[in-house]
Amino acid sequence: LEMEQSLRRALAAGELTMYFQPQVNGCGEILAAEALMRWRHPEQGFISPEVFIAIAEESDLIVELETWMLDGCCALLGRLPAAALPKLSVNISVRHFVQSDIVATVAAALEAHGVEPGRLTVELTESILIDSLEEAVERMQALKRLGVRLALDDFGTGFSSLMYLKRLPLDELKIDRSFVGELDSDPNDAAIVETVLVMVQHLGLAVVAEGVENTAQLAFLEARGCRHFQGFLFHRPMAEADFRRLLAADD
Ligand code: G
Ligand code: G
Ligand code: MN
Ligand code: NA
Repeated sequence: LEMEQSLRRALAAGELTMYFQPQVNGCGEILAAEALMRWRHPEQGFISPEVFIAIAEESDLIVELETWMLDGCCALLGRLPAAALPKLSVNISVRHFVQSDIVATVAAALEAHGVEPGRLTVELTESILIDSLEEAVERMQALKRLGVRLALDDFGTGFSSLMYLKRLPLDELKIDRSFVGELDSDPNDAAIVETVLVMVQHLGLAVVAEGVENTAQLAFLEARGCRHFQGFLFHRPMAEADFRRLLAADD
C-alpha cells in the first residue's frame, strides 16, 4: 500500500516516463518500437517496471498508468509521420484488459491524436486467458474492429496452448527473450524457436524475436525466416529525446 501511494504520487509528480526500444530488420532499419514504462525516483533512481507494475496491478492504478502510456504513445505517433515511425507497441496488463473498458480507452487515445489505428500495436500476454477465453476473444475482436494490431508478448512462457493461436485474433507473436538468449548453446531452445518460426509462417502471423544480443543469434533467426528483431544488439530502451534523435538520423 505504501508503494501504491508513492506510485500515485509519482504519476502526479511526473516521475513516470516512457522509454522506447526500437524494433529493426536485419539491416538495422527501424520498423517499429516498444514503449516501456520507467519510474525515475528522486532518491532511488530508476525502479524497474518488473517491481512496480505488479504493485499497480493490485489496484486500479494500473488502469491509470497504462491509460497515460496509451495517450503518450498516440501523442508521439500523432507527431511523427508514419515514414519516420511506422508502428508503436504498448503493453497492456491482464487486469487492465479484463477490468476496464480497454476498447473505449484505446479508441479515445487514437481519436485525441488523430492516429491511424494500424500504427498502434497492443501487446498482451497469455495470462489474459486465465479468467475467460470467450471474454478475452470478444475484447480482442473489438480492438481489431477499431483497426489496432494485436501482439502476443512473452510467447512460450505462460499458459501457452496452440489452441489459443488458432482462436485469438492476433497479428503478431513475440518470441520471448528467454528462448533467444541461449539459442547458440541450448539445442532445446534452438528447436523451439525453429518450430515457432515455421508455425508463425503457416499461420500468417508477423513475428518479432526479442532479446537478440549477438550476431550468432541474429544469424540463426535470419536463416529461419525471422525478419524483425528487438534487442540490445541493435538498441537498448531509450528516453524519448534520444529515440527521436535516432529516428531523425535514420532517414
Ligand atoms: O523495460 P524492462 O525490461 O525493464 O521491462 C520489464 C517488464 O516490464 C517487461 O516485461 C515489460 O513488458 C514490462 N512493462 C514495461 N512497461 C509496461 C507497461 O506499461 N505495462 C505493462 N503491463 N508492462 C510493462
Ligand atoms: O516482456 P517484454 O517483452 O515487454 O519486455 C521487454 C523488455 O525486455 C524491455 O524492457 C527490455 O529492457 C528487455 N530487453 C529487450 N531487449 C533485450 C536484450 O537484448 N537483452 C535483455 N537482457 N533484455 C532485453
Ligand atoms: Mn512487451
Ligand atoms: Na517479452
